[in-house]
Amino acid sequence: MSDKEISKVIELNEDLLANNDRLAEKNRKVLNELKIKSIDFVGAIGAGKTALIEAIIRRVSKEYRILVINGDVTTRIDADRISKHGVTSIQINTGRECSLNSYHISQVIKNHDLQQIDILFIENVGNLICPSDFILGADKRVVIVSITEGPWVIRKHPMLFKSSDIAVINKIDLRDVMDVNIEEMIKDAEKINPNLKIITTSALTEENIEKLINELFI
Ligand SMILES: Nc1nc2c(ncn2[C@@H]2O[C@H](COP(=O)(O)OP(=O)(O)OP(=O)(O)O)[C@@H](O)[C@H]2O)c(=O)[nH]1
Ligand SMILES: [Mg+2]
Repeated sequence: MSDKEISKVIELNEDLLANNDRLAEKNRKVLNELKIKSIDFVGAIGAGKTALIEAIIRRVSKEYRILVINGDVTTRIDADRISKHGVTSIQINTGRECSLNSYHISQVIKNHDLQQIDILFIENVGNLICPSDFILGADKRVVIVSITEGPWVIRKHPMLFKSSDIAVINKIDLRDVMDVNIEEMIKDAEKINPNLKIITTSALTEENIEKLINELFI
């Protein structure tokens, strides 16, 4: 590839990200006008994003009207898991894309009656890298990893921790069978972003789910 071709690719990439940021701001504005609290869950494949959303829903779905957007490459497994709780869920299949982007969210905003919604949860595609480039326009971003991904998962993937508001270290019910120092993982996250709220959870036993809910809704 010539230097000219390389600089064209870089320009296109910058345009794509700038367009995403602009549309994310529009999404944010509409959601704020409608007084919808919106939370974007990003994180590793299988870290427990859907399981945590389910645990939250079990506690708050009587009080709030919730819509969940589930981003996934192919299946609608996660949306089906959510809808079993009597909550509306929209599955977005991204195909070859490894992250949701603000256009996906804008389409949901355009095509659904959001007057009936208090809270929007967005579950991004399981990936610790791609979503860092694509903000969606949500109020808060929560990054989720679990202790089964090993002790260095946070240190190795700093990007999403830099740009998130809350970090969740999940599956702490497995602490006795995993050779992982959770305190060290917390220190890694604090070092990357001193402003992060860090919460250790178990979606299985529901340990600290109340703490997480308090952080999400303030
Ligand atoms: N032991 C334990 N298992 C968990 C916990 N949270 C999730 N799991 C299990 O981990 C597996 C993956 O959980 P999911 O909720 O599907 O994870 P996810 O992050 O949504 O996965 P993707 O959407 O595929 O990226 C399932 O078998 C869950 O039951 C937890 O806190 N403790
Ligand atoms: Mg999931």
